[in-house]
Amino acid sequence: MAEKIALTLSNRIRKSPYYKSTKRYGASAFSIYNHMLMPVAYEGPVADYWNLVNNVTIWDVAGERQVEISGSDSYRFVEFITPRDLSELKVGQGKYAIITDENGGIINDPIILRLEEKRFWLSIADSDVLLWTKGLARGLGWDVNIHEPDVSPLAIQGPNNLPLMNDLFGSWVNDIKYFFFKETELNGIPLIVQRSGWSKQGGFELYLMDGARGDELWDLIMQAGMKYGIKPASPNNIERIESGLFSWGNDMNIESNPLELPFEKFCQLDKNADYISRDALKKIALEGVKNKVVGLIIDGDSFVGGCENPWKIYSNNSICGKLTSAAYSPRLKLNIAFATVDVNVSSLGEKLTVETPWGLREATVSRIPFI
Ligand code: THG
Repeated sequence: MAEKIALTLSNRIRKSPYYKSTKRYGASAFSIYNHMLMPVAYEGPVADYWNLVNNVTIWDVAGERQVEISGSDSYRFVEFITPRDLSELKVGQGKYAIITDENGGIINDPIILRLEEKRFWLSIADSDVLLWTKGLARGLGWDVNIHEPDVSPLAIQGPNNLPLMNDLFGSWVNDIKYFFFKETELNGIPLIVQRSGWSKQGGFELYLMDGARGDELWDLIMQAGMKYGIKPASPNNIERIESGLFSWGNDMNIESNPLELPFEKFCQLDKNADYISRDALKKIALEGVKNKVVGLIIDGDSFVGGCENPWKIYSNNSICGKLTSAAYSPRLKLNIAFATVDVNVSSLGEKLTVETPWGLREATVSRIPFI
């Protein structure tokens, strides 16, 4: 388990609309995400993991803030910030997209939701996309309006998500396709329901559109979920590593570019629309990347995980990269990790040495996802 420290709260550290509920339901650790407290454990990382993998869980992911982009140039603008081709993105659909700067550096990796022809939400990871996009729009002089609306996602994740979702909303939710969404309400609480979520256990995300009604929404779901044994949980480090979900700020950042990650599906370098990183990414593609993000299986005793600072990785006694996320997988009974390594030592089966807090360990480059 990663080290815990006390945190002094103030206005600057934002509270989610579900904050009171998460404390009442036993949140035992918080992190900060987009300047907002986000619970990261209840019973503990391993117990929370089994609740997610075996049953159904409710997550406060209000820290996944929305950046709303509207105006006559809004479609042109969202195309401009990502190498992903958004020309087929329908109203009512979301797509995962990598936001890049002029060097191809990764600014963020949001889901982009198309609410109307000319109105989008970027459902962001932990970096200041509001400031980046506002600055960029101002520099371009385009007709776009950018702000953070009062919208706070809550996730329902786990294999038993559907009976609960049917009880709450009706069977129409069964027809929502992966990453598509519908606007609806629950007891008059305005929501968007999307089939998505940061796990591979299946589920939905409810985007609450009235921050005053967070605890009410939480209680409605908890009451309906009781008969299914719903548990509070959160984005789970073990499950997301097993599943090959990368974390901005941990596994990628502005120093990385999307060609270093297994993001082929999300990069159409020759897309029709103009985008800011086209020249940079085409140059990198032509010359070849220097680094690759790979999976590692690490020998030796199990560890609970956490990775507060990158762990050094060696090949033939010289540093060849850094380990950025690690966990013990209870299903695989293996220590698994993501690492950024020199492209020359990134092939499957490559043997490397990792400097862990418990000493040097042998590791093998492995495929992602692990499960
Ligand atoms: N949901 C919402 N907002 C978010 C996240 C989320 N904002 C922050 C963070 N998560 C954004 N990052 C991701 C990363 C991966 C995925 C979603 C958001 C994801 N990826 C799948 C994959 O890689 O296999 C599917 C991608 C695809 O095929 O399009 O789900 O979780 N609201």
